[in-house]
Amino acid sequence: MSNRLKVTPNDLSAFWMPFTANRQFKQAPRMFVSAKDMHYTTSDGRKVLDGTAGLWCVNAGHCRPKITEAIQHQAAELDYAPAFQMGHPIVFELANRLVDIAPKGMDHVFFTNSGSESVDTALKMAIAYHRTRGEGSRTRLIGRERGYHGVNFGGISVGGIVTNRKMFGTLLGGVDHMPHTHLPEKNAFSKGVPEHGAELANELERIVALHDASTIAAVIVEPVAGSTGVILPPKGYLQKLREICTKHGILLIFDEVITGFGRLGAPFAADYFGVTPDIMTTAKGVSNGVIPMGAVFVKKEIHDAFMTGPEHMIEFFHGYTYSGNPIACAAALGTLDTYKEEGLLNRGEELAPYWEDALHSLKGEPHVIDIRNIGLIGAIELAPIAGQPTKRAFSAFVKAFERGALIRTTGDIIALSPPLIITKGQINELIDHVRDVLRSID
Ligand code: PXG
Ligand code: PLP
Repeated sequence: MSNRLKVTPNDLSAFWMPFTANRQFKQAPRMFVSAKDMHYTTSDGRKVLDGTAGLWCVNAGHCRPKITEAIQHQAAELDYAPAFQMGHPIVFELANRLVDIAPKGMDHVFFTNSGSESVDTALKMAIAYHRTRGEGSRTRLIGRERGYHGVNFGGISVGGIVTNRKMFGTLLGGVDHMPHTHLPEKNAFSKGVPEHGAELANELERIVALHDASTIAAVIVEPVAGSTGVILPPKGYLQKLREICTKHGILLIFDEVITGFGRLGAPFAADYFGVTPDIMTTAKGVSNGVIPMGAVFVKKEIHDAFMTGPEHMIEFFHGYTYSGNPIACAAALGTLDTYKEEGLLNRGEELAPYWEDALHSLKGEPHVIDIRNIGLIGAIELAPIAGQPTKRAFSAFVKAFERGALIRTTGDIIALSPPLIITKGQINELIDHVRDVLRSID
């Protein structure tokens, strides 16, 4: 064990931690100092089973050699190249490799550094696309209640999480929201996609009737909502959204930041559900979470609509200093190699039935009011403690960490999304940890 493992910084005040209860954390810090495959190691030398793939991103597991080596090699070869008006070979190679595994027709890729940036990129593309075609009146964006699309202004505007919105002023104008599809009274303890609720897609027709299609640029949804506690699309719901968008000339954006790269047992949720969007936002699993990277996939017609005007002119006034950063590209190529060699983009399909049975074995345990699953995603919804929402699930999170399992909680929901390399034995271990925790908390 290296010396590092025993050292915890003794002044924690300078770092303002993201999406964290800072004061509580700093009184009792939880620190990881290393990781390998399915496990983290804590600063006090304990192994913790990763039930969440980091933050839904480490799909191939931790410190995988192909990815580590690719980064090391690239860092010594070409560390950075300007992203604007200059190129370097592996960003083109990566775009081609991504298009090869993308749903048919999604032929072009725009690089970003995160899911939030992918979302804002996609929203800007949608509005600009209509304008380039002479439909400049199409500027409205439609999101959904309980949607999470990152934390930038575009993303929180179309997002539907009140805590992420209410502190930040008036946000983007011209945004409307469809209702969410969480219907526990009808669908509790459904296995896989629920039966009831496809008609909620018709709310989009109501919104179109209110504003007129000629004012609407795009609809953005997560095919499966992750952050707000794993909300599944009812059977037929996404197909209906697709039909309504097509009928009215509205672009459909799938935010696949969580569902992309094998999480559902297919490369993308678009493949899983057999519904192809016009634009697809990704991040996280594209580089196994190892180096920040995001990728926005677009249909050929959208890309081609921009490729007009004088050839010396920039076609899309958008991009980031680190779009297609060489080391991020190397990490992504190492990631895609690892996914391919180990069949990880489809591995969830064969494991999903086992995962489903293991999760639903928690029915009847204390506090459990619903269980949801799809691919290698699971959610266990707990009854909140009266007057103290989120407290019960947070206790479960801390207890699980102490026992040796990393779980994630949002509200009073436990969300699980292990690396796609998890074994059946490790699924049992994870679920047993959750069972013991549920029996031990108030
Ligand atoms: N869209 C979706 C659908 C996401 O899930 C983002 C955009 C933003 O990505 P970045 O890379 O900017 O964070 C996300 C991110 C959780 C959790 O525990 C979920 C996310 C991030 C962190 C934690 O549910 N999703
Ligand atoms: N702010 C300033 C002052 C900048 O110069 C830049 C980029 O040049 C940015 C923000 C945007 O940074 P990034 O391209 O990393 O998103």
